[in-house]
Amino acid sequence: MATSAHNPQPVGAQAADQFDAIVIGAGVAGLYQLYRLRELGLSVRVYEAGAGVGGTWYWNRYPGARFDSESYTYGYSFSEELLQEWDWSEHFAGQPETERYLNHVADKFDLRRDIRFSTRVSAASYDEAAQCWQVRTDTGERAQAQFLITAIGVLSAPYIPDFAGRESFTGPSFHTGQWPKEPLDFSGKRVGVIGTGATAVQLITEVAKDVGHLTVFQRTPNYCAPLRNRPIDPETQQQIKASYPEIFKRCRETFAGFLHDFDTRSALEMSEEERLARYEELWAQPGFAKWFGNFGDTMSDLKANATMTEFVRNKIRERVNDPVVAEKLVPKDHPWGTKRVPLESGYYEAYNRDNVVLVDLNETPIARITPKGVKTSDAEYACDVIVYATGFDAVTGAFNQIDIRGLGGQTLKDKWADGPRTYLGLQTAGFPNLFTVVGPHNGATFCNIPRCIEQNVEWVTDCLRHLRAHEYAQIVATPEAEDDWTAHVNEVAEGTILLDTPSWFVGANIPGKKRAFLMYAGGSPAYRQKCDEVAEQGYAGFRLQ
Ligand code: N01
Repeated sequence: MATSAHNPQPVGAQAADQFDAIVIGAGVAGLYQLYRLRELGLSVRVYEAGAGVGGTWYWNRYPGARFDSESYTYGYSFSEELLQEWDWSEHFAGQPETERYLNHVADKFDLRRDIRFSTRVSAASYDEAAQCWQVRTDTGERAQAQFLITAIGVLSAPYIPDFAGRESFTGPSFHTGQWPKEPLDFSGKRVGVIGTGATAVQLITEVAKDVGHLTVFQRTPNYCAPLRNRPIDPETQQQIKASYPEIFKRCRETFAGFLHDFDTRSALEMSEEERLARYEELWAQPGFAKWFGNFGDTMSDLKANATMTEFVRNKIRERVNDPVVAEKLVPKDHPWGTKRVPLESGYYEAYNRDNVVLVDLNETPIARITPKGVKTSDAEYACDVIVYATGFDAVTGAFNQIDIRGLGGQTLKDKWADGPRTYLGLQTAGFPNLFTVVGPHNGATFCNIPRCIEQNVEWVTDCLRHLRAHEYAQIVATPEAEDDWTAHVNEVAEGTILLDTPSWFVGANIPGKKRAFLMYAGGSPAYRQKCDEVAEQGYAGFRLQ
């Protein structure tokens, strides 16, 4: 077996383990991909950096972490037995329950035997002569496979800003996405939380109840909306189990794979009274009804959007006792819905507590982290614990952590330096036999993720079945197909109001990251249809050899 010039085999090194396919990641996507490839009769190795399964739900074990998707729309749909035996306890389940569920799936389908845990893939290069991928891990393992499938998540590369003095802090500090497994006791402690995104909103609400004192360092407030979670009673449990076919059918038909879907009416076509009544109805509903069940033009027309934006601003003001604090919590810099809407269960009321203080970093930016806490331009805030709820190098960040090299030794990092270029968000030209499940530009990025993960995994599995049946050794996206898809992704994004807001959707949260739309905003039905058409046409836009 020839080895790539970029990946020389050290003298005396052990021979690489050989598989038909290597999957990176044992989260929701990786587990299902393993299940399907095994069914196809392929030998598979999954590498997983965590010590257990779950991906996002393994790492993000911070207090308050829970679904924003209705639980029964989040589980796998492929096994009727699994659907019927699993009881979700709440409409929006907490992280421990979801992690238990994914462990249950791994056990039920005996998935663990093909997963190498606590092993991070550090490099993968395509061996042109042998037409296979050579993979190396941080534990020194080497493996090769015809197909390489990344299932590395959209929000899996934690980002901590480069605050001066960060290492000098003498207490414990954590990023929310690298939360320790051992339970932490915050009672009586002075906790500082930096960030107010969807993660911080869940965490702050939860820890405010226990801590001695909580200081929240906020740069940009968000439009948070009520989750309206509640337990699932036995009767509802039965109804849910009896209606899974309808639930999944509905999720297949809606824009973002949720039960909620955009209203085709315009926010501007009704009287103010009617519109407000509708907003109140949506506000009273659980989950993302307020975002994805809203008038469609709230996401495409700034004038329509402004009506909802003002509605939500007033909702925030109503809930915070101190009008000065309330005004700091009201976003003014971006329109409603152009950043991921955090769902909450008492977030704003946390600021009515005596033990919670909000520090507005626009007025007094963080100067440095000190041994004792966080120093802003006007004061030092003593902390026993600092929590970095500062987000992720989204979508492409996890790819950049692996040295991925395709034809001619080209690195994926270089290729995507000015923003990702993909075909269907599933392949990129010059990287044969590499499939990027939930990769950039993929319909699954703007979706109730397991619903679209299933579509991705099934599409990849069918593709490999086709290659095997026709004895093709290699599939690669053509540069033309990649150009067209990338242009389409950008064109669709330009038809929305998402591009002007500095969010992780466009890479704006990471200093120095090239601003580019990282997702696919055409909706999951359109995405699925395109993927199906490509497959029906014998994988049009790909070169099969
Ligand atoms: O990350 P974020 P997140 N100085 O990037 C602040 C998903 N999710 O982990 O906005 C000071 O949204 C930053 O401030 P600003 C969901 O898709 C899902 O909260 O850049 N502050 C912001 O407040 C979500 O969108 C679920 O001004 C700094 C925060 O850190 C995604 O994860 C639950 C800073 C980062 O917010 C990411 O959410 C939770 C600096 N230098 C999350 N740099 C569920 O579905 C950054 N910040 C259950």
